[in-house]
Amino acid sequence: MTFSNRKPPSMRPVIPLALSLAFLGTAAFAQHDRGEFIDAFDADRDGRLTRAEYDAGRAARFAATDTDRDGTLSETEYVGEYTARLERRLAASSDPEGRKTEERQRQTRQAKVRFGVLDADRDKRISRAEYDRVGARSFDEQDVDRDGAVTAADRRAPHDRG
Ligand SMILES: [Ca+2]
Ligand SMILES: [Ca+2]
Ligand SMILES: [Ca+2]
Repeated sequence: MTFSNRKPPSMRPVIPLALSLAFLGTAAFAQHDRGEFIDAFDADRDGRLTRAEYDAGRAARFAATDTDRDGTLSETEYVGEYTARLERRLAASSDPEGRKTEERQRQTRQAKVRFGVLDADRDKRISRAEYDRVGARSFDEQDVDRDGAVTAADRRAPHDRG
């Protein structure tokens, strides 16, 4: 780790690690992120992400990300899949180019941090087991009312109430 290129705090160059971890654990998911979480894998588009839809969608994403078909995800594969989705989103955005460039850099850094967290045994590969472990934890944390599906009814996490 190097701090030689540290930028002024006002530029917020690096998302604090704890916050990046929260993206994985999803404890700090904002409401619009929950919508994205549902939309990403809600195959029948009924606004209700079942565990079966989630597992099928994640399995498909893992397979699509594993471009060399070795059964694991390298950092290049993982970050590449993410940035391809990011580029589609940026292409559809009306934000100015400068903003998009910042977003691209920030999100790419975060994707690399997520790769490091997903790669629990630090062998530079995300195994299917590592991928599924984090996926299951994310789903459980989103499914606030524990009925086996993530919906808008799960919107309010317990700590948001009252
Ligand atoms: Ca559904
Ligand atoms: Ca691979
Ligand atoms: Ca690993």
